[in-house]
Amino acid sequence: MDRVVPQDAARLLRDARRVVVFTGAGMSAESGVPTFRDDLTGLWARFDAQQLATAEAFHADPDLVWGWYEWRRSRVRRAAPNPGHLAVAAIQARVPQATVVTQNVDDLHERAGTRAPIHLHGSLFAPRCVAAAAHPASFPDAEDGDAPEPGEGRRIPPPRCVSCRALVRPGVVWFGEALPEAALTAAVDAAAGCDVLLTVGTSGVVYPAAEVPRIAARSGAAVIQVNPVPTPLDRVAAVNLRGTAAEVLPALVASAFEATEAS
Ligand code: BV8
Repeated sequence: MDRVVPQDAARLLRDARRVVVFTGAGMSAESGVPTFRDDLTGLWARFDAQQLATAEAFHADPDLVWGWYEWRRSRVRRAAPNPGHLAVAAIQARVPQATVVTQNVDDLHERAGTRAPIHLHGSLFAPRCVAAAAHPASFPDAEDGDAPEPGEGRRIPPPRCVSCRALVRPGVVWFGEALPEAALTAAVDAAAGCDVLLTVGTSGVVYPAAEVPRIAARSGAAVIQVNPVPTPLDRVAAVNLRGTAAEVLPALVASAFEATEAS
C-alpha cells in the first residue's frame, strides 16, 4: 500500500522556499549500509563504533581500524542509492533553495544526484595523510580495479603517504576531532535561514552536528522528522513521520510535488 503522509508535511514542503535536508546513518540503511546503532560484527564485535571511530584507536592499532574502514568502503562501493536518496535529490531539484547536510561518510547522496551535499563528518573516499599537512592521499588500489574486496573483520595495514611516507588515515571526523569549519558554518547558516528542515535517519545525539536541526527549530523553521522510532528530535519536530527513508520520502515528495503538477 502506498504510504500516506500527513498532509501538513507535504504542504510545509510544497510551500517552502528554503529547505535543509539533514541526514544520518538511517538514510543509507535500506542501501544495506549498517548504521552506527547496528552491532559491529566479526573482529570488531568487541568494540562499539564510538570506540573504533577515534584517533586513539587508529594509533593503537592502525591495521584493525583501517581494516574496518576499508570493509565499510567496500560495502558502500557495492551499495546503491535507495529510493530515499533519490527523493532527496528530487527535493533539491524542486525547491528553489535546498541544502543537503549529511553526517554520513558514504557517497550515496552524490550518486543519487544530490548536488554538493555538505559532509559534516568527512568521507570514506577522501583518505589523508596523518602528518600535520594532512595532504590528500590516494588509495594505492584505486587504479587497479581487481583489488580484493576486504573481507569482514580483516586487519589491513594502512598505506603510506606517497609524499612523506607517514600513515594514511580515513578522511573522516573521529570522536574528539573538530568538524571541518567551513562545512559546519555552511550547515549552521543554512539551518538558521531555512523555512523547513527535514531530518532523516538520525538519532540526533552526536554533537555538534545534532545542533543543526535544533538551530532550525529555534530560528522558526518547521522541522519534519523521518525515523521509524522516536528520537530526542521528536521534541523539536513539528511533524514526526514514523517510517523508513525509502518508504516515507518518495511518498512525501509525491504528495508535495506531483499533486501540484497533476492539479
Ligand atoms: C567534537 C564519522 C570537539 C566517523 C562520526 C557537545 C558538543 C560537542 C561535542 C560533544 C558534545 N557532547 C559530546 C561530545 C563529544 C562527541 C559526541 O557528540 N558524543 C556523543 C556520543 C555524545 N562529539 C565529538 O566528538 C565531535 N567532535 O566535539 O570535537 C573539538 C572541538 C574543537 C577542537 C577539537 C575537538 C565529533 C563527532 C563526529 C564523530 N564521527 N562519523 C565514522 O563514520 O566512522 S559520528 C557517526 O555517528 C555518524 O557520522 C553519525 O553522526 C553518528 C551516528 O549518528 P546517526 O547518523 O544518527 O546514526 P545512528 O546509527 O546513531 O542512528 C541511526 C538512526 O536511523 C536511528 O535513529 C534509527 O532509528 C534510524 N533508522 C534506522 N533505519 C532507518 C532509520 N531511519 C530511516 N530509515 C531507515 N531505514
